[in-house]
Amino acid sequence: MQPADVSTASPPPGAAPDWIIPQDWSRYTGEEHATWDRLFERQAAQLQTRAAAGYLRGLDVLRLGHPGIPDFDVLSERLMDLTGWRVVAVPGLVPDEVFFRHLANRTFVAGRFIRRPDQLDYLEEPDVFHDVFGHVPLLADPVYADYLQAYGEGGLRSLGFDSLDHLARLYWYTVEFGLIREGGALKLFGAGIVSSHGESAFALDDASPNRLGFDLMRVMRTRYRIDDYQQTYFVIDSFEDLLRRTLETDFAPLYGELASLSDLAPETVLPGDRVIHRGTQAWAQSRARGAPNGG
Ligand code: HBI
Ligand code: FE
Repeated sequence: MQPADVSTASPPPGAAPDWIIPQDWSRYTGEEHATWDRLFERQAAQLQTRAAAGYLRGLDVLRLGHPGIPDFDVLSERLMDLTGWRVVAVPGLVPDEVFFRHLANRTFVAGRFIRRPDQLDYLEEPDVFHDVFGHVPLLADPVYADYLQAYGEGGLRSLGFDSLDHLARLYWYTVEFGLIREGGALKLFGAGIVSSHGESAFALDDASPNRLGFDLMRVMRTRYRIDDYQQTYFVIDSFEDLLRRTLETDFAPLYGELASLSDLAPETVLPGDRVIHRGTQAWAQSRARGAPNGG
């Protein structure tokens, strides 16, 4: 997510012009490593039957398992051998242009702090668990690795087009909250889902959200929730298909078309949608009535 006031900021003191900071791995405390381990064990167990095969392969080949918060230099060496990506630390959200440029150069920017023990299930800013456990495993998959680079290149090209909101929705509904069909079953691959204990169950099992076949224009018109579980998840057929159908496309004409189309509310189901599951929206409705936990 990108608050507007970050978009033109310059890097804070101690950060390089490209916003990179040292991870300072040796400064993590025992308690911080223990927080990673708790989160890792809970999620790795939950995801065995739920996450996309490529994600689980990445967890394994990158040896992201415990003990402790990964050292980005060690992780980058493994990743570099597999797909040419590396992981670096940044002080939080970085401006869009900086973010896109790093992705276009196969550099994944990650938060280095870890959530406090009383925040295991919810936090606003991406921490090292979300960024590394959530995002990095799929960077070991060659096709996904190309997709994220292409997204960065598309982002750089979009800067002249006033269509960042549209492009951000593509990121949101794929990289952060995407589902994939594998062998007839739905699996998780979005980093925002796989790094969340609650949403890893909700996104696959709950009757509340819509699950719709992925369509590029449709996704780019659809607003999203930043404060709760998604009301709609989009399902891709494969990473090859996603790469081909999206970022090998020239976005410039799409942006023109999108400018004349209205945005869609997060819960919308259109007549032309490929409906895999039509959500009851019970969760969102009960939250709107003020129930604390879906009531
Ligand atoms: N910065 N550190 C960080 N992480 C992000 O995910 C991120 C960002 N800056 C901008 C940004 N995301 C958005 O541009 C995209 O999600 C569209
Ligand atoms: Fe993320």
